Amino acid sequence: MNIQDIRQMFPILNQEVNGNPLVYLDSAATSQKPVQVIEALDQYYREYNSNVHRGVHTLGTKATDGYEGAREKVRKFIHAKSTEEIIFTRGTTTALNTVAMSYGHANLSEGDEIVISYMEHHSNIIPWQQVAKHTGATLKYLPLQEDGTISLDDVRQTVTANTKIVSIMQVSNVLGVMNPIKDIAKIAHENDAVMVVDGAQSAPHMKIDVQDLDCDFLAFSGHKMCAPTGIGVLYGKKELLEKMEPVEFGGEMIDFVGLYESTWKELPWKFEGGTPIIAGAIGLGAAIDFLEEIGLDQIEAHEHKLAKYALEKMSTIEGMTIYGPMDPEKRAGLVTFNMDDVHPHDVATVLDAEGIAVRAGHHCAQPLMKWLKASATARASFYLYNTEEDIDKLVNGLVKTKEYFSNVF
Ligand code: 7TS
Repeated sequence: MNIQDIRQMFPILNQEVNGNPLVYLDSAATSQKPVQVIEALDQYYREYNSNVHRGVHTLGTKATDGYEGAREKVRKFIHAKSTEEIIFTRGTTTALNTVAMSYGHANLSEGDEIVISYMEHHSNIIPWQQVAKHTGATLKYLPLQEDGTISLDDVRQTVTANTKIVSIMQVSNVLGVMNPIKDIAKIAHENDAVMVVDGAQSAPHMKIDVQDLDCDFLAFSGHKMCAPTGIGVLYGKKELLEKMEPVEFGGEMIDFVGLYESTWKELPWKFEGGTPIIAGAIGLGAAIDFLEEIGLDQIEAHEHKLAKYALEKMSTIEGMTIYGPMDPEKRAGLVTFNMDDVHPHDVATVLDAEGIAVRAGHHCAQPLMKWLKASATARASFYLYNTEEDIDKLVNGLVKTKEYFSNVF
């Protein structure tokens, strides 16, 4: 499918912002949605909105089929063995918190270690800080190399026989680096630790095979991969999930309720308390169909090309600092940067006047910002609908920003 055909499927892209055609370069925060997803939601609400797993009526059955059908699509998408291993959550944050609160609280105690890295998103830091506080376990940070990558030697040094959990992002939302998850999982397992993967920035952009990676848990968010907000996934190996306690209790997740004791449904429903995220899951199913029709390999290659092009063009601008490895082979589709003497919020504001949307701030990675010695940065992130022309406009916008601020001061 050619890029113009793909763009046509995203109605939001066809608009002007501040008198200029929209250039959307903030997909790492949230992606845009294709008509296929918008129509799946529209159809659900117009034609078969109903609660799931309870009624025998026709709409209820159709909604249940849609919801459980989406679970099977997710299973295939990440090549899990069984739908019992696919739990719908609100997003990556909820998925990681579920692992921390359920697995972490039950299995860790004083003397145990949790290993994360300096590049993690707050969602993959704070839940582990909380586990450490509640259990007396120690939180350890994997160092980063000068270009922001993780070295396996450092993983071997940091992960020890005391390590019970290793939790690492597959792709960094700031540095764009792709971490060697499969190798890290192997080291974790050699030390009898479980491997948790934050897939928020990888699942939308590349093929994931949880069996090949041999990760124990994987978390990701629908809204970054063309699906609606409010839906995400926690994958977990069945043998681990079976032993874990739910973290939310109430309707939907129970089998028998007595006055003082209750029992839970089997997997995956014991982790899905309350009326589930029905429309969101159906939307996620439609997003997966859409992404698979285009092909994850093609999407990854396209973004890789854009990242390479952006690195080349952006590094020609004087006073530009680009964070993360300059080798495009080590990167996914985003570029985080700073311009000398211009605050990233000012960069984003000037670009916005040109119709260009980028994110500025700490990107929910304050420990990484500290490591980078930057209080904030600007970030352009790409997805399947972006073009080299978008990057040309970004570069022109950055040159304008630089000129504007050099005249001001
Ligand atoms: N992990 C990573 C690596 C992320 O990039 C994000 C969101 C999350 C976890 C949390 O996902 P959520 O859907 O539960 O919120 N990252 C960003 C970002 O980079 N800009 O805005 C949100």
